[in-house]
This record gives sequence, structure tokens and C-alpha cells, in this order.
Amino acid sequence: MQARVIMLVDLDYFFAQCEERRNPSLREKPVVVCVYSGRSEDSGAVSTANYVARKYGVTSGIPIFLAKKKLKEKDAVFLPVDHEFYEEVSEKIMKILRSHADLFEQVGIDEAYLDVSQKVKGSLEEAKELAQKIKEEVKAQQKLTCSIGIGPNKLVAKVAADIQKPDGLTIVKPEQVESFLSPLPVSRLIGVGRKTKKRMQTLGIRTIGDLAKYDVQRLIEIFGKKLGTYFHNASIGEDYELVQERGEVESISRISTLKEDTRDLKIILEKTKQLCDEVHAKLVQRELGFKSVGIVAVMTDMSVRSRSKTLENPTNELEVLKKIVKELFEKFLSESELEARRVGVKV
Ligand code: TTP
Ligand code: MG
Repeated sequence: MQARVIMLVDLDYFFAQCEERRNPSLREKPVVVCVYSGRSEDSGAVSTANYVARKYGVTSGIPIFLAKKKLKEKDAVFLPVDHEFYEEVSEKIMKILRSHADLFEQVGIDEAYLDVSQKVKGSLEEAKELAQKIKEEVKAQQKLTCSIGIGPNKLVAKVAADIQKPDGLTIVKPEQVESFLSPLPVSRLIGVGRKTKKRMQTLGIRTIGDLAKYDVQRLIEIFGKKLGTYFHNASIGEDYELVQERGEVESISRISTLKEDTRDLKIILEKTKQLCDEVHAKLVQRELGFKSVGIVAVMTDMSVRSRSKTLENPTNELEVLKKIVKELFEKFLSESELEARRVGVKV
């Protein structure tokens, strides 16, 4: 069987780059795109920042006031998120990307997997040329840069795309997979967040190579069958997930800032009841049902937490929505010590 050739295309500092495109005079300055909570002038978190701002330590998720502190007297520009505009740009770019793929899968507003195995007849040389062509086309038509990773599967392509940014192109041949992955920190793998990284550190696992050497049975004992197996396979760059078009699944969500930070279930549920009503009204208006319910909470430290539950069968009942939201928050609050600042509901 011929090896697959998979690309992951990730747009560089996407929201901030869109802002630069709209106003080129921003290019040399630190640009910070913010989600303002509306509670006080500078409350909220950084959505993303351009690379000029990143040099000063401004990254996604940090509080706006902290970003302002880091960029004091640096002639920085702070802008509110303009989702509609970014969606519009994203849609046009995804169209370009799709036109170059045998199989296409968008995974976020600024990211997509392309299976190009047939297109390039399995040749990495041709894949490289195709990637350069895609970059040029995106640049010429939409004035944006992106970073591309190429590998024998989605996992390797994703890690490769993160290696060189912005405007990067990284190719990993099948025979290079292990040596490519092995020196990288485990946090480069999807699914290894802060907590898992710490847990792995206590086991003496820091790099993906450490993880590859670790006994898979032990990993399963520690992380459970599913995750343990995944971590092991990921560490050796094994991944058979197909690039597949996402169905017509979409989400409707509402989020809102609480009057004060709290972990009082009653106060939170009062707020989420309104949000459930709004989400439900939207569902009714569009004659849709839901199959999965999620909650999200932005905590006092600005970290974003989410929980979700999938139903056996789709429904459109408001009471079901409220009941699940209540359950999810009950469980969530029992697991976290922080206070919530913003809460949201999603179906
Ligand atoms: P990313 O691709 O993770 O980040 P990026 O495109 O800004 O930067 P990079 O050059 O490293 O790819 O996310 C895409 C967009 O999603 C980003 O532009 C803004 C938004 N986003 C948030 O709003 N909050 C977040 O915490 C992150 C990570 C992204
Ligand atoms: Mg990006």
C-alpha cells in the first residue's frame, strides 16, 4: 500500500493577521485581539496576538491588563474580536485549500487537514511543490500567510505544522517520523495538556521519545485503556485517522459574564437558565434539535473550562437542556476550586 501524504494548514496568528490585512499600518506594531468581558474597561482575555506582540510574551489566554503591562510604551494596538470578519476570510481560504485536496477536513476557523496522496501520487517532492503553491495562492488571493506541516498521517502533519511558524513549511518523511518526534516535548501531542504533562513528568516522561520508551501496559494502568493506547501510538507517530469532511454539525452557544465571580451553583444556574432559554429560542427558530450539550466557564484566572454530554437521541426540549446544564455544572463545581467569571451553554 502506498503511504499517505497528509497536510495540515494552519493560518498564522489568524485573528491578528486579519486585522493587519484590513489595516496594513498595524503591521510593524504589536497587535492584540481581545475578548472584552465588558465588566470593566480592561477585563477580559487575549484571543491572539501578532508575532511582534508575542516577542513581549503576549499569548492567547492571558488577561488583557497583563498584556497591556507587557506592552507598555510599545505603541501597541488593542482590538476587540470581530468574528464575523474572520469567518468571512476563513471561508474564502478554506475554499482554496479544499480545491487542492483529495479529501478535506476543516478542524477550526484557521486550520484544515488535506489528504493529497492521489494529487501528488505519493511523492513528497510534489507535496512540497503543492504546499508552496497553496501558500502562494492564499497569499495572492487573501493576503495571508500560513504554516504547513506534511507527514504520513494527521498526527505527524499537525506536529510538523507547529515546528516552524509563521510562514513555515515542514516535511517529515515516513522514515524520519521517530527521530522527528522523539526530542520534542510531550505537550506537542494533541491531548497532552498542562495536567497530563505534569503527570507524565512525575513518571520521568518529558519528551515524546521518553513516552515511546515507556511501557504501554503501565500507560494503560495510569491513563486508562483508551488514552494509554493513544499516547503510546502517538509517541511512535502511529495514526490511522482518516481525513474526512465534517458533516453538517454545527453548534449554537451563548456565553455571559456573571455579576460577580462565584462558585455558587444557584447564582450560576440563574444565569445559565437565561442562556438556555436563548439557545433554545434559536433552536426553535431554526427548527433544529440537539444531540450534545456543553457548558463552558471562564474562571477567575482566565482559564477556560468546558464539559459536555452527548445524548442517546437528539431532542429539542428545553427542560432536557436545563437539566443537563445543571448536572454538568454541579459536577464541574465539585471538581474545581476556582470561582467562575463567565459561564456559557452550548448545544
Ligand atoms: P491558533 O491557530 O491556535 O493561533 P493563531 O492562529 O493566532 O497563531 P499561530 O500563528 O500560532 O497559529 O488559533 C486560531 C485563532 O483562534 C486565533 O487567531 C484566535 C483564536 N483563539 C482564541 O480566541 N483563543 C485561544 O486561546 C486560542 C489558542 C485561539
Ligand atoms: Mg493559527
